[in-house]
Amino acid sequence: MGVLNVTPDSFSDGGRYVDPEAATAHGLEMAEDGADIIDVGGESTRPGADAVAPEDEVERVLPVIKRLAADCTVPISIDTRRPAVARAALDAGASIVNDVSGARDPKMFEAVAPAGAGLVLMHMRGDPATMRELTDYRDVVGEVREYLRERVEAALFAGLAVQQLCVDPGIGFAKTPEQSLLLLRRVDTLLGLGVPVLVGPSRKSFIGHVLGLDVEDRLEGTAGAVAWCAANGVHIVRVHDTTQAVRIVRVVDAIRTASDGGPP
Ligand code: HH2
Repeated sequence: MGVLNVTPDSFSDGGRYVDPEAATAHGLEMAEDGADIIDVGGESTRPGADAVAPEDEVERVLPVIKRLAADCTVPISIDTRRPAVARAALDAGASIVNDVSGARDPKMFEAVAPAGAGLVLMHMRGDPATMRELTDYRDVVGEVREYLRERVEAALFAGLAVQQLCVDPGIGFAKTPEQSLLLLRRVDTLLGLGVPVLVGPSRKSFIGHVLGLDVEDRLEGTAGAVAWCAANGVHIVRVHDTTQAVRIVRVVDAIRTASDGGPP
C-alpha cells in the first residue's frame, strides 16, 4: 500500500502532493512501482495534528481519487475517520476505507457495508491530538489484539462480510517507540484474528528511537521493518517508498516460498 498524503502537514511528506496533478502523478508512479493499493489521505494523523473539517478533507481528496480511478488499475483506499468523507470517496471510485480510529463512529459501517468496500480497522486510543498521553498499557500486545478482535466482531455484527475486513495494530498511534517495537515483534499474534493484517511502519518514530535518525533518513530503518513484517506473515505494508518496499517484499516472498519440490 503506497501512501499518498494530500495534506499540507503530514509528518514526512506534508505539502508535497497538495496539487491534484502532482498527487495523481505520484499515485500512478507508485502503482507502476508495483504497489497494490494507493492510500489517499486528506488529514494528517501525526501526533498533535489538528482535526480537519470533513468538507475540507473531501475537497482535498476527491479530485485526486477521481483522477486515479480513471487512470490507475490498482484499488484506491481512502484514509479517513469520517463516514461522510468515506462515502464521497467510495462514490468517486475508491474501494477501500482505511479508518485509523477502527470505525469508532458506527456510521462508518453504514457507509462501507452497502458499497461492499474493504475496511481497515486500526487500533488507536484517543485521537491524534491526545494519543501521546494515552500509552499506559498493562499488556500492549494483548490489549491491541483484544481491541481488534472486538472491532472485527462489531463490523460483522453491523453486516460487513469477513472478506471486507483487515486489521492494523496502529504503529505509533498511542504507542511509545518501545510498544511499537513490541507490537512488531509479536505481530504474528494478530494472524489468528481470521482477517488479513496491515502494518504501517514507514518512517515512524520507533525507527528514529533505534537509529537516532530524523524522518528523512529512515528509509533503511523502514526497509528493516518491512522485511520483518513480510517474513512474519503480514499481508499488507503501508509505505511511502514503494520502489524499495516492493523489491523487499518480492525477495522475502521468494525466500518464504522457496521449495525443493518436496513437501513444504
Ligand atoms: N499511519 C499513518 C496514517 N494512516 N493507516 C493505517 N492503516 N496504518 C498506519 O500505520 C497509518 C495509517 C501515519 O502516517 P502518514 O500518513 O505518513 O502521516 P500523516 O498521518 O502525518 O499524514
